[in-house]
Amino acid sequence: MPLPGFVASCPYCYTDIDLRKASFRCLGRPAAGKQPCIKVVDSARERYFGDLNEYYPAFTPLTPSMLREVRRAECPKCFGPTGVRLCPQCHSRLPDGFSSDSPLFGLVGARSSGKTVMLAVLMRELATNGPIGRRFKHVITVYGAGEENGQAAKLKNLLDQMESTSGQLPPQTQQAAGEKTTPVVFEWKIPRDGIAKAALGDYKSTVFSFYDTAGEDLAVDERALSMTYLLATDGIILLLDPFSFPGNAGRSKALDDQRVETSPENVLHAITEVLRQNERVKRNRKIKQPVAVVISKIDAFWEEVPQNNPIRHPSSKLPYFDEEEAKSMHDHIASLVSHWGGDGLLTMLDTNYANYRFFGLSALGSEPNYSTQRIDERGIIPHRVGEPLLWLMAERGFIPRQG
Ligand SMILES: Nc1nc2c(ncn2[C@@H]2O[C@H](COP(=O)(O)OP(=O)(O)OP(=O)(O)O)[C@@H](O)[C@H]2O)c(=O)[nH]1
Ligand SMILES: [Mg+2]
Ligand SMILES: [Zn+2]
Ligand SMILES: [Zn+2]
Repeated sequence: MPLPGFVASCPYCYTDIDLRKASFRCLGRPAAGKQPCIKVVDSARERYFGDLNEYYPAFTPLTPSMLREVRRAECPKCFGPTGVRLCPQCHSRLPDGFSSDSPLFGLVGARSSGKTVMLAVLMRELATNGPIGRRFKHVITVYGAGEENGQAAKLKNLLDQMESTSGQLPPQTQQAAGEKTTPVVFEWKIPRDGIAKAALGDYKSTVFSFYDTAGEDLAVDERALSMTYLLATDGIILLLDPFSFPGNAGRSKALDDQRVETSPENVLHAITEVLRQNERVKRNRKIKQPVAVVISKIDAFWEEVPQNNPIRHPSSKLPYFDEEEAKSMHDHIASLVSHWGGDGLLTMLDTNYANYRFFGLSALGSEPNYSTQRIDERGIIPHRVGEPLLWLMAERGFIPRQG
């Protein structure tokens, strides 16, 4: 049995890794007098992600440490030193700040609920010099942005297209079975100072990752079962399309194939079934993972919400999570949900989840032209897009909260 404290889920393949037994990748810099290693296709990368790039060999040190994480190793072939840690399973490079308390977050929602747009915009918000980095004066980086077939690169492309003159919205995300992609992985660093810096290093850091699922995976119960990766998550962002509530039937201007047909209750039911498989959740207990229940596309409902309602207030610029504001937001969204005929959803959340919180956001900031799939010509003006993530981070004690 591995000791807790050394085990973490890989942010790419969700397998549990014992960090005392990490694998490494040779840097191709041999010790004096040794033959250099050569690059070859890595069968683990190929199997997991269809990645056919060539890499220097991966290896697992033969004598793992019992007491601490291994951070450096020597290539058994060329004796060159390396500090490039890999997941032993999928051979993805582990970020430096990756440790046993790095959280995995899941992003789920029915087809067309707005997941891809939100994730692409969130990436922009989290970027160095983006509003969230500035608000907290922290350094947030997207990991593996240079990898061609990684999720980060794909989202970056989609974002560029939305921001270009064509203003084109992303196409529907393909189902996981067809094409293998990696999740988008972020590393968030908080500078330390004083004694803590001397004792623990320059940064406190956490790594978190999001996987952009195809909404169809959720439509049928059986398919939702393929989302067992949710069991490994430390928090979930559940996106619900406001147009899919019974009270808003017929209001959507979206084209037929862009409409969310699964009701919020069915979506929640499918996810609850998956999470209930977790051995840690007894039948008669509530699910413990924090769940941010997020109403997307809130811009389309501005006229229903008075100007002074907190739903319309922009995110705070202060460097902490404002608990009082968040609670008031929760209550206001809950009453909107109830007004839209979502009382069943509220009951289902209360009976199954120990810790859930409502959010309302708009990734685009205004309604796109649904038939041409173009965003409004004023561009992307995100509204409260970072809040669900900030709540999950505050729940973990990573960022401060107040109020
Ligand atoms: N009004 C409004 N519409 C949005 C917003 N974000 C997304 N949409 C609309 O919702 C559609 C679907 O968004 P996506 O992000 O592709 O949805 P998805 O959940 O990734 O969908 P799948 O990949 O098919 O599961 C977009 O084409 C837009 O028409 C928003 O912030 N406001
Ligand atoms: Mg998508
Ligand atoms: Zn892995
Ligand atoms: Zn080597």
